[in-house]
Amino acid sequence: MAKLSTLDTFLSANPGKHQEDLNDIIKLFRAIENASKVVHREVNRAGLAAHILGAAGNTNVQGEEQQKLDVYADEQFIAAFADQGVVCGIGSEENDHYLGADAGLNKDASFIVMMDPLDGSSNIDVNVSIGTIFSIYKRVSTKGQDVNEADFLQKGREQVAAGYVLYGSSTMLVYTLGDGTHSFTYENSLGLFCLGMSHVKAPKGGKIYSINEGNYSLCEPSLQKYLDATKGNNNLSGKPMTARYIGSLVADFHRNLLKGGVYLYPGTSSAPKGKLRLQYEANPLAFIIEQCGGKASDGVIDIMDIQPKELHQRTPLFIGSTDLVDEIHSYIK
Ligand code: P6P
Repeated sequence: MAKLSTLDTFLSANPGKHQEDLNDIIKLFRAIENASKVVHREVNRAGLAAHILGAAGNTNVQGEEQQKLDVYADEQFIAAFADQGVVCGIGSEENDHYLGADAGLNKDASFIVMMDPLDGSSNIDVNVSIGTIFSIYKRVSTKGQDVNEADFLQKGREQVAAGYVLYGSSTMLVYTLGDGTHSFTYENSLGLFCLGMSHVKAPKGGKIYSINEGNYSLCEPSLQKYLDATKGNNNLSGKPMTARYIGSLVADFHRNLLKGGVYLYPGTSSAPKGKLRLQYEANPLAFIIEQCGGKASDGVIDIMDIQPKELHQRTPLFIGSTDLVDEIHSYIK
């Protein structure tokens, strides 16, 4: 019987380049673990509530006002980070402005977090997998003072850690500290995330492509040519590719990571920068995929080389197996 490796023990044994900050890193991941467990419970209950209890006028069995799950998740992660005392700032999709000391964060702490607390939450009431995405940096502002904008405009290359939690048929935490990508599965009976796979590697190629084909007419002609090629033999796989699109970035990304594939959310004539956010969707997944031997670009440069100009800025995203991303570049560059 293989020995169970929990998140704490694995982090302690695999600090990567962060031995000196290991205590803080462990606390950061304890916050992520604690908040993920609460969100896991609510996500698994909300499906029930939406279909059965939600009909009782949008209140739950305790008569509590049902919160939108993404707001609920945002509050849980903010509280969990504040509780561990190792975060001085948080940028979140759910908050227009970044949070600092006023939100109960520790201005003497060294780390900032950017996150999408619950991505794809519109899928929850149809029982489709959704996810949390997080990105962790060292602060660049002076310790002891409140955070400032520069802390949240660092390039993805500066990330200390990144990862996601996938609330699917099982709840999984996948992260990197820059020394490989590792996945943990939540074991309900133990209340622990246990190691599933260490040093995950992405297949170089694959036959899966993930895009909202409804946007076809809005895409650049060069990308339309690529999309046409996916349906015939004139692509790397030499036969029609497989279209898989869940509408939850974390779920599409995770499947493509394990099976080989590419996810595309391009800029369009109506949204030139696309839909996805650079700082808490594209950059953390780009860190993960590069650690797995894959690639992530905006169609021109690597995602992690983009200089952010604002916290919520959007970016086109092409991410997955290296050969498949390169194939797209051969059309659009
Ligand atoms: P569309 C969910 O809203 C999300 O941010 C990602 O999780 C998902 O991949 C994408 O948007 C879906 O967008 O425009 O295809 O519905």
